[in-house]
Amino acid sequence: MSPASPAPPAGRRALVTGITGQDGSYLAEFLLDRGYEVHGVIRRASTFNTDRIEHLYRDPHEPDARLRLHYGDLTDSSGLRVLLERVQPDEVYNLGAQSHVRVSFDQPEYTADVVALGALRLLEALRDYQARTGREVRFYQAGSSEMFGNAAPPQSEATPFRPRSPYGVAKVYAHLQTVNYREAYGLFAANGILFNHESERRHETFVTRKITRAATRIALGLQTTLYLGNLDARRDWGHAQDYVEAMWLILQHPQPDDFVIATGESRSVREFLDAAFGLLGLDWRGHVVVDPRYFRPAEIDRLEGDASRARAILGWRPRVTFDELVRRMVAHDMELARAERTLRDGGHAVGRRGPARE
Ligand code: NAP
Ligand code: F7E
Repeated sequence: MSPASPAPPAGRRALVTGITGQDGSYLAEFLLDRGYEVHGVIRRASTFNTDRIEHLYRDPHEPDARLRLHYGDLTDSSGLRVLLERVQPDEVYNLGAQSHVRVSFDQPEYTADVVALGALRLLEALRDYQARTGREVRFYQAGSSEMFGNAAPPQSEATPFRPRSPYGVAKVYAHLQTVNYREAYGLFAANGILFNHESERRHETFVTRKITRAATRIALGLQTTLYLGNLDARRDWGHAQDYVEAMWLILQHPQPDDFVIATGESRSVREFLDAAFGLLGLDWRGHVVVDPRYFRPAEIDRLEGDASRARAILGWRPRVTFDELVRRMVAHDMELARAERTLRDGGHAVGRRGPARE
């Protein structure tokens, strides 16, 4: 915990949408460590989608099991209302999203339904619940640096939103509704505006993990080529574990407010390639092929956050550096590649889908 962290409240209940995602899994760990009872919303799927939280799950019959999972979906208002009644949370973290920017160009309407209207559905359900019960429920909305688009860096809370993707536009809607519900109805509703954060649990269709998976597979002779899109884009990349602490700190602050969370350092995709392949003694130039299929109809050139307000008010700052982030991801993916190599050498079919998409 950072020096300014408030004492962990005991016996609080949190409801987390998107608990099966990268951030949801780290947030669940963080909250369980601090004594929370954590209720996660999961989507019914025909395959298991709970890999990232398997290690946290205990049989609910065990008296000290503090992680509970409920089926639900951000497109289903009545289900969200029932969940609030059943869980009676003290804090709600809205992390659920169709979170892939490139995919949002292919599925703009669905993205808006889940990201924009999903947040509105939760806010409406919370407004009713709070008015009826008189209980204050603190609400965190997972906002994104995508909302800034090509507004000049460094981007802070004072920077205007100029989104350049259906995902970014949907996140702006969710952000503004969160502010609106705070002002109109007095809800404790707060926005985090988080810049890119990655980890060993990042989905393989985001560029950092796509690179670390491919680089380690190339190092072990399991793959030769990595197809990527725009190598010049610059992003402010931190580690997800640091960023979930910021979400929690935002909800522990006495007043609901909006905060930018970022490292303040911007690197290009090329620099990420240098770092990841460099750790393995490889030159990515012999392996990376640019495929325009991965270009976006509109791109954001440079994101670089100014999180000085979060540092001054919440005492938050990132601990994991860019080099450490890349090192952790490469080390983790090297283990996966080694296991794959061993299976393959033993004559076992390995069920990979081939090169990662998006
Ligand atoms: P992620 O790994 O893609 O996880 C998204 C989560 O949302 C998954 O649990 C997913 O469930 C769930 N979800 C998708 N559609 C849903 C629906 N219709 N109803 C309910 N849940 C649904 O994303 P993440 O990286 O953890 O990001 C967490 C949140 O922060 C997202 O809102 C994202 O947009 C936002 N954000 C992320 C970053 C970043 O760099 N990671 C930066 C800024 C903001 P399944 O597992 O079933 O697919
Ligand atoms: O792309 C470029 C791509 O998909 C980063 C989400 O968590 O962060 C994330 O969105 C950059 C872009 O992340 C490939 O064009 C090049 O410039 O890893 P990404 P993102 O779009 O920044 C924000 C803050 C969120 O809120 C989102 O939810 O890398 N790039 N070649 C590529 N990107 C991908 N995915 N695949 C490529 O082959």
